[in-house]
Amino acid sequence: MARSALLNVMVQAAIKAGKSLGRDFGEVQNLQVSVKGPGDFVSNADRKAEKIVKDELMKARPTYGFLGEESEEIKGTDGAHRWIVDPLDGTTNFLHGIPQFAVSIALERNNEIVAGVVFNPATDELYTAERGGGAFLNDRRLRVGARRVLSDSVIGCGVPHLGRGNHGKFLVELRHVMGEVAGIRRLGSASLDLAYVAAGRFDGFWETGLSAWDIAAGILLIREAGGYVSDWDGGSSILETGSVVAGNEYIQKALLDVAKRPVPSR
Ligand code: 2AM
Ligand code: CA
Ligand code: CA
Ligand code: CA
Repeated sequence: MARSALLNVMVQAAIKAGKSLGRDFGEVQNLQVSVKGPGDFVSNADRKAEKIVKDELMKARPTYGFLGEESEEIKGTDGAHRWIVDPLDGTTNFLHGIPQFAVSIALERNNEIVAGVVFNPATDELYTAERGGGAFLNDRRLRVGARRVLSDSVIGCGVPHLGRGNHGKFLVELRHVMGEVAGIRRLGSASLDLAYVAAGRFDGFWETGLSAWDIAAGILLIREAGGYVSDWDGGSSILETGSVVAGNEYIQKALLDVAKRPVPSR
């Protein structure tokens, strides 16, 4: 697997930030935690990791734009390129000592995602993809799962947070999907959830109310692993709407069909 120079820059940034997160993960009780919104926590570990990623990426490509969860967006002088970064995806897990969190880095060129990295430092799992070059977990080429029906499938989801997404709608979707699948999982890191779809660990996934940095890298991982990703309406406005439905061609379509079922009135 030959990585481009740009992907190498992204991998090095993710690993460096991951080392910082790994150190802080061992001492979560010493972190300063503040609340950004209902259920949305941020710590100095998030901010340190973002600074590391930002410094590495901006050093390598000073003209690119930078969108990160924990800092003001930088509009680059190069209008075509933008980094999209979540320095710590799964902060709630991290702060609870649960080893399910990741650094997520994507590169957008002319509004298309062309490279993505998702790194879980707690498990040393590094997911990478470049457009047209396939998706990998460490050195292993990835392929989405082959199951064709929901009744055989394990489906991941995210529960919309207070004030984002629509709880009532989610509970209806959950009831519909739960009645049809082999199992439901809610692991708490959207970037890893999407990486799990790319790796065939999850047969499908859906969540709403997300931000571009949660999903940009994972979308490319899935497409490069032969999978399908859309927004909840089946369209391509995933980053803009923050809603995502993913799987192989059969499971992604089956999830969209479930979503279209009418909400029962009570
Ligand atoms: P975070 O840990 O970077 O905040 C879990 O369902 C996913 O939702 C995670 O990717 C998490 O990213 C994100 N998330 C957590 N709290 C959130 C909130 N209050 N609003 C929107 N997204 C949130
Ligand atoms: Ca957050
Ligand atoms: Ca996130
Ligand atoms: Ca985050």
